[in-house]
Amino acid sequence: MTKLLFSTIGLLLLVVGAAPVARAAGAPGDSRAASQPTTESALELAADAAPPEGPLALWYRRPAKHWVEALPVGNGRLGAMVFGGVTRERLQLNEDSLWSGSHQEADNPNAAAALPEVRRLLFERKYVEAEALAQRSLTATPKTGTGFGRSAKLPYGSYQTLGDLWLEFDVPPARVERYRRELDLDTAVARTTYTSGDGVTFTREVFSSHPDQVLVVRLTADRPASISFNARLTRPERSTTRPSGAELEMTGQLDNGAGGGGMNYATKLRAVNEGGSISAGENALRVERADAVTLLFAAGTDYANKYPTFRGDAPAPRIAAQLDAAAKRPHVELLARHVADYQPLFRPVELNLGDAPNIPTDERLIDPDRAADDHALPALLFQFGRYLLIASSRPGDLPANLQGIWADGIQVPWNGDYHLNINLQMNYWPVDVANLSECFEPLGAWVQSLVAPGTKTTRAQWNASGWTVHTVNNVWGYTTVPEAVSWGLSPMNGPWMCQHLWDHYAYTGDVEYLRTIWPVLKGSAEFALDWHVPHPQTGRLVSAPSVSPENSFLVGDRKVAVSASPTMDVQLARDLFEHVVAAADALKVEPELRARCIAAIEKLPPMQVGKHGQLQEWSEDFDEAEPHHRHISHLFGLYPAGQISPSKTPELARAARVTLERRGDEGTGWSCAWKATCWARLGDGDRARQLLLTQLRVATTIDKILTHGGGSYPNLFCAHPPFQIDGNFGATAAIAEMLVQSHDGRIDLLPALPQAWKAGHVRGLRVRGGAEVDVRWSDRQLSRVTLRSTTGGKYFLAHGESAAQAELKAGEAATFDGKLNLVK
Ligand code: FUC
Repeated sequence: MTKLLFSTIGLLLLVVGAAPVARAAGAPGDSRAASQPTTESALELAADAAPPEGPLALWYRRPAKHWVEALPVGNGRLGAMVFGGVTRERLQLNEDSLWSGSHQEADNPNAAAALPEVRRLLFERKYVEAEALAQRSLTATPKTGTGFGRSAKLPYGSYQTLGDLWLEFDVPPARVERYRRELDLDTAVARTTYTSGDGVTFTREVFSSHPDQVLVVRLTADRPASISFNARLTRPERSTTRPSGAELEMTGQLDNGAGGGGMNYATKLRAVNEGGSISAGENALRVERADAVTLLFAAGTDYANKYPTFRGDAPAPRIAAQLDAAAKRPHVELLARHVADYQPLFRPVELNLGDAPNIPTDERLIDPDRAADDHALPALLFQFGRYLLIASSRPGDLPANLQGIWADGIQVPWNGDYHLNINLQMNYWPVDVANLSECFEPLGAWVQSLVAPGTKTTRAQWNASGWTVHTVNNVWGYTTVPEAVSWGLSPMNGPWMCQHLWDHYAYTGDVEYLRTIWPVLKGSAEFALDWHVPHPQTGRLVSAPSVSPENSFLVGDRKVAVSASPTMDVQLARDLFEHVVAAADALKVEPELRARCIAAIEKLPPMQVGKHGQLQEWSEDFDEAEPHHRHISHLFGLYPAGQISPSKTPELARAARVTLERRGDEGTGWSCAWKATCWARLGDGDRARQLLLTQLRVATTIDKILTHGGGSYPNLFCAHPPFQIDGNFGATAAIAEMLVQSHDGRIDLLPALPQAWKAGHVRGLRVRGGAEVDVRWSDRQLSRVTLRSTTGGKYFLAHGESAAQAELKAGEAATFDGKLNLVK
């Protein structure tokens, strides 16, 4: 059983570690103190800090010990995890393009020739043999694949830490009071503040500025000449550090995985002091007796953001220019520019589900033994997801990877890559509904960048036209089938990515944007039309070979993953073809392709109900090797695709419910989030909330990071485990789906409101068809709805028995009461 992490409620004094308290010699700024610092673990912390103002903060009464307690800041590209140490501050740094590895040709030259035989075996229901041949002939090798998730030293590469910025303070305050560290989601500033034993209050503020492209650390104290520290930049490997004047530079070149040098990176730190002095020491900057200090940190790589021309300009001159420009602005101006950039993205959406208790965030995480009545906690998780998306996905940058942009180490879990069999997609589920359409751009550009390598792969592997991508993808244009078919095959992931392109249009109604994505949709349709072949027995168009990520079925006592047209592929094909038809209509283009898509839709196999009453996962009613498998791929048709719903397809909706019951509520972080969205689609708010509570279950014990069972870490990062950010974004999408849904040309208000969320309001959710919606309720009754059209159009609103229609011009709004009568 798990115990609440640091269950310190009521304890007034915390001794952070077991070591005896070292009383430090020397006053603040006394350089003697530097030679015998109090260690962080010997610090006495009074747990007496007041909560921060406002509900939108994560806050704590002790520094982070583990990485998953530290607080993330980011500007889409440049990220830091802020630990908030008193004697020693650690900022673990990331830059979103920093990858080892390099481009490689990994397509299997035997694949296209073996494909007809694999298909023949599948059509003869020789699944074991088909899978064996597919594994032998269709995949990359472990060396040209992902190294089973560990390829930091292989060509596939790994996303990596940029290093650490350490601030080692002279002042060894054996005892500190009013210690608080927080992440203010309203301003995107991480703040650490405390009062040392001799009565000086120190404050440290950290933010990652998008307009100025620098990380800013501001140190202040309420007594002059109190700030003395050494600043260092380190990296576990491949780095050289050079101090000069008030600057510290760290540069290096990563492993290209093929015996040579890969990506180059450069970083630079500059200290700007008010009072006191700055000097360059050995591998460090020395700040002495300053009144206040602003540290500016810039970093970049020579990755040019475009496959395959990965060698961009040298990063050092670029970041030097960024640093020079930022240093011309006083700190207040940098902060003002940061907040002015961030708040227009963050503030349009408000969610209130109840008051937050005045206790630190880690203490709010759910103890499985305690009932959860802190409804403000899911609301905080919702907003934290929005915060993370703004911080990890800004135009011009790479999309949020498995950990967003925050990852420590040289080999990060699953290479910190782009997994396309749920993970990258889930990262972007909330993007439009949670009113962050601006943050979509990195994903859209990314999918565009997959077309070139994906066309090559599609031709080489499948002898088909168009483009596609399989389960994994890195920054080097990797689109082929990796080393294992069981989890790596998924040929319909190109079409899955196209769902996101289309959905962004469905929300924004931006026809110019639709025009830009048309070639991508078209290429995906060309692939899907080529890829689907008539099944010799049924005549239906099937996707073969393929897998239902990442489950297997039983053939006798053998587990097999490869089959023809798993249900998910049928749904993906329908989703793509329907969107291509709609796009061709909107743009008045390509009638012939449109007609081929319509004809193909009619020949797709139907979704089927199996012997347990479940939605069948494969074309045959196989027994699942893992009935509780974390993936619920065949529920793609329920969420995110709106193909199944209780009103439109009641029988399939009942079958989806049975599938969810049979899978159970346990699972990895993202699995809980996906199930929550599905229960929301089925109108069961209580069950959706239950899954959110599972996700908010603390994933850490007093001394251990748990390694199984989804949950949340003290910093609210989602635990797969380990940390994976998809669950954070999935939870945000799930909460939105509980409150407002927009499928099939209608807007459903409070479609899955849990009993426990008695009163509340949400402002600014976006709906397909181009509008923003505000909803207010009390005593579980809808009381007020406002619809603001962004594109102009006709809207159909529904809630229980009530319905309303509105025709609005762009920019117009309409307000309704709880029965959906027009108020104004
Ligand atoms: C998929 C999932 C795993 C994990 C990995 C990164 O392969 O099946 O659970 O999330 O991606």
